[in-house]
Parts: sequence; C-alpha cells; structure tokens
Amino acid sequence: MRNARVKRETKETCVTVEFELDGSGRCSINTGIKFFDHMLATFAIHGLFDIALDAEGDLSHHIIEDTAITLGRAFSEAIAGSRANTKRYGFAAVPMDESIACCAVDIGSISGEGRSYTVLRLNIARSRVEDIDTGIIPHFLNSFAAHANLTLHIYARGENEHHKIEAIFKALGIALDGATKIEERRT
Ligand SMILES: [Mn+2]
Repeated sequence: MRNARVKRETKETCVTVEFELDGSGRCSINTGIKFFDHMLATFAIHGLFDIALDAEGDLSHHIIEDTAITLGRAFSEAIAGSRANTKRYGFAAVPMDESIACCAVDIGSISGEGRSYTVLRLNIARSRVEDIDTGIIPHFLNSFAAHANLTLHIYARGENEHHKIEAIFKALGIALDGATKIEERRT
C-alpha cells in the first residue's frame, strides 16, 4: 500500500495527515480555514488521493505553512519505495471559466530520489479570497514541493482569484496523479 500517516506538532500548530496515493478522491479536511479546506479537497478529488487532514493552531498563516510541510512529508513517505517505478512526470492544463492553470511535476529520478525545485508564475493579485490572504498560496506550494521532494512548475492566468487558485489546486492534483502512476514497463 502506498500510504502514510504523519503527525507534526510545534508550539504553534498540530497537523495530522493520512495520505493514500492509490485512492479515489475521498477526503476529510479540517483546518478551520474554509477556503483552504476547499482547495485541499479539490486537490484530493482531482488527484484521486484519499486524504484525512486535521490542523489546528494559533494563526492561519502558521496553519497553512505547517499543513504544507506535513502534507509534503506524507506524500514523500507514501511514494517512498515506488518513486523509481512511476511515470515520474505529470502535467495538467486546467481551465476554470476565464482562468487557466498549467502544472508540470517531476517526482523523482531512476535512482528513486526526488529533485526539489519550484518555479511559480501564478499572477495572483495580492488580495483576500474568502478567508485567506492570497500571498500564502505561493508559500504553500513552495513548502509542499520542498517537503514532498519534487520539482514543481505552475503557470496561471485569469481575472478571478478564486477561480485561478482553484485551477492551480486542480492542476496540481491531476499532474501528481499522472506522475505517481506505476509504470509497469519500468518495474
Ligand atoms: Mn470554488
């Protein structure tokens, strides 16, 4: 089974993540931040990952950044041992009304190690969307990619920040679903 359970506790937050790579998009996400829950559920549903995630803490900034670290670690633990036998690369171009997000990932090399690198061209206006500050989105993606040990490129365009960010999380899920598929010809 390609899954992991990671609990991370600091003075500021406590985050628990259960991550099943070969899931069907079932998820239970509770961070106390509604828009963030919506984005993480979108990621799970379109990535067809089963994710149970609970996070609590003092400030929403801390909760989001520590969730990125814990989710990244859970992904890394779940993929450990199969990185070298996967499709390795995944990509998605996801439109959402007037917005579009294009995502490409590289989850590992033949040696089974990942390559941590992030390039983001999100064109997100500094604003609030629902109950988050949009400035946290690139920080979340950087931290997630660093702790998941993968290379992540995302390019996004659009007028509506809600649509643009949602397209980003859908594209990330779909790209990672493709990359994590077992490649039988490589096993
Ligand atoms: Mn939405």
